[in-house]
Amino acid sequence: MLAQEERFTLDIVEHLRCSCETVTVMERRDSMTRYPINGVKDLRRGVGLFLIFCLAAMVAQCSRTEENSLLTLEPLPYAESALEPHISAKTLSLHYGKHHAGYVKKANDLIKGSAFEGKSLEEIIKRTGGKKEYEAIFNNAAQAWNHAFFWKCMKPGGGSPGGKLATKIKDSFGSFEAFKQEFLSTATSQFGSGWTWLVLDGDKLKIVTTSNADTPLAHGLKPVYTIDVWEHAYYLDYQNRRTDFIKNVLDHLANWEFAASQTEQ
Ligand code: MN3
Repeated sequence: MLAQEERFTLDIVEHLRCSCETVTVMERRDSMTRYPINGVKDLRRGVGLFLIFCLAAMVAQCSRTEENSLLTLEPLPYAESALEPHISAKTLSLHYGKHHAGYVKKANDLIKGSAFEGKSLEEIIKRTGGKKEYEAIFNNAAQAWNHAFFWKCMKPGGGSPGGKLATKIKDSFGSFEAFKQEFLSTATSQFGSGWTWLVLDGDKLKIVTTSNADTPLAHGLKPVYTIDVWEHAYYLDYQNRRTDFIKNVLDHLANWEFAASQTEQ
């Protein structure tokens, strides 16, 4: 015989079970009735969401492809006022924000839809250098590369080379002072617009100049350090005194850690 409490408990369990079954049957009937209507709605909603997803994926893919194929203007490695008083914020703002940015934009406009779209600046420079038909692309791509390199060749405070680069400079020019004198006189006497460079020619360091947009990259030389000697680089601050500009950049702004990193690549 079950105790009275146990029977009472069993009665409650049985009652709950029946209630649940009833509810389940009701729900099933209800859902069967509603199913055809909900099915169409759900299907429509599903297809709609799928199409939106596909469209979003296509747009994302297109913009990613376009982004990847564009040359970019790298940010300056320091604030526009960081090189004062040797290079003013006004000069740097114009030089970077107008000249450099202009070369990047023009290069992008020129390569859009061409075989050079999606290629790196270095590759574009190597493939267009010395070819008359690609002169405009070369000029803008080379100037975009030269400027990005030039910003990295400077830092507030400057310094002097150390380690292997210091030894290499001493071996090639006699001393760091002798190197600076040669670089200064080469940059000062360079005719017209262009760039003065310290380059690696094989294992040997050399000072060379390039005119206008030309760059050592197009001549199989490895750029190590450079100063832009176009008038736009110094005219607001120094007017025609190019020598003072070069001297100040060499003495107060040269980033020899960056130059050293270029000889180790
Ligand atoms: Mn420039």
